[in-house]
Amino acid sequence: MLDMPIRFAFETSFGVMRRRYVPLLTLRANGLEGYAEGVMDHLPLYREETVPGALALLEGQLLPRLLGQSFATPEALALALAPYRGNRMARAMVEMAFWDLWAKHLGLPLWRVLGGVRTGIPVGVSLGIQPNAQATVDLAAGFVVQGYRRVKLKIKPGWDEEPVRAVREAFPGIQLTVDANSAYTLADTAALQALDAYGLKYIEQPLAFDDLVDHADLQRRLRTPICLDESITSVADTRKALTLGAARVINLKVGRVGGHLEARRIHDLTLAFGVPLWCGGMVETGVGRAHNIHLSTLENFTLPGDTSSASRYWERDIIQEGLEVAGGVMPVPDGPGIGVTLDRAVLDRVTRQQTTVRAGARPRIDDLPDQPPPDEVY
Ligand code: OSB
Ligand code: MG
Repeated sequence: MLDMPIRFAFETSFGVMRRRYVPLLTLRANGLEGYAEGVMDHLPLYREETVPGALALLEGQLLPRLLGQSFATPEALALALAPYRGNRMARAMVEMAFWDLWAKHLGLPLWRVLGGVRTGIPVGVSLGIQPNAQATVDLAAGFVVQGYRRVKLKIKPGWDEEPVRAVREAFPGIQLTVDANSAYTLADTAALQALDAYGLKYIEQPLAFDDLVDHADLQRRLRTPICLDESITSVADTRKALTLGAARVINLKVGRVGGHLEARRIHDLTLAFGVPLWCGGMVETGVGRAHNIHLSTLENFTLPGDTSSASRYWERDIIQEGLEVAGGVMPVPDGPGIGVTLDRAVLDRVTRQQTTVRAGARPRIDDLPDQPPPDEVY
C-alpha cells in the first residue's frame, strides 16, 4: 500500500481528499510482471469498498486461491473471480494486473489487445469545490488555456448555480459539466432544474450512489442529460439504467466495475444503445492512469474523460514515464501491456506496507464449496 500526497486539496460533496492510500498489485508469471491499482478509498465515502477491506479479501482469499494456477486468457481468470459478489474494485485489481501480464505475454500494447481504435485520448479536467466563484473561474482558465476539452465542476447543495454561472459567463463556448457525487435528493429537483439554463453537457450522479429509479424520475424533469458514475458497477446496472431512462451518458471507471472485461461489455452495450461514454478517474497513480488511457481507446469513448496530466496530482509519480496531456490530448503508451515502468526509488519512498502472497499459501478465509460460476447473462 502506497501513501500518495496529492498536490492540492480535492474537495467534493463527500469530503476533502489530501492523499490517497493506494493498494498496488504486482502479479508475477513467466518472468513478467503485471500491475494494477485499487481505486477504493480508505473509507467508504464514494462507494462501499475500502482499502483495508480490499487488502483482507485479496490476501486472505482471492490471491491464495488463484496463485499457482494457470489461466489461458483474461476470460478464464474472470470465471475464477465470478463466484465472489460485489467487491468489484478489489476484483478489478487482479483482473487488470492479469490483462497487463497477458498483453505483455503477447508482446502487444494493452489498447490493441482490448480492441482500441485511437492513439490519443481527448480529455477534460475535474475541478474540486473552490472557496468562491472567482477562484473557480481562475482555476478553470488555466486548464482551458492548456487546451483541455471539457471542464467539470464539483457541486453540492448550496454550491451549484453560482460557480456554474461564473464559469459559463467567463467561457461561453467550453464543454461544461457538473458532478454532485450523490449529494442531492428528488427534493432538490428545482435546484437541479436551475442548471438547465447553462448548456451543460450533463449532470453527473446527482442522486444516491446506489439508485437508478429516482434518477429516471429526475431525468424526466430535466433537459440536461444525466450521467451516472457511482450507480454503474456492471453491465447489468447499465442495461437497467438505460432501459429505465436513468441516464443518457455513462462515466465508465474500469476499476469500479471489476476490470476490463466488464468495462468492455458496458462499452459494447452503450454503443448499441447509442449512448456516449467517457472514462472517469479516481485520482490514480501512473499505473491506474495508464489502464484508463488504454481502455479509453475503444470506439464509444466519444466524450472527453477525466484523465488529466499525472503532474497535476503528483509531485513524483510512481512510474518513469510522464503521462502528460498536450493540446487536450493524452497520448497512449505504446510499449507492451500498459506500457509504463515503475520508478523503484519513488516506490520505496511512498510504500507504507508490503505483503507477498506465494503460490501454495493457504486462504485465511475458509475455501468456498465447489460451485459453478453464475451465467454471464444480462
Ligand atoms: O466522481 O469522478 C468522481 C475523484 C475521486 C472520486 C470520485 C471522482 C473523482 C473525480 C476526479 O471527479 C477524477 C480524477 O481527476 O481522477
Ligand atoms: Mg463522478
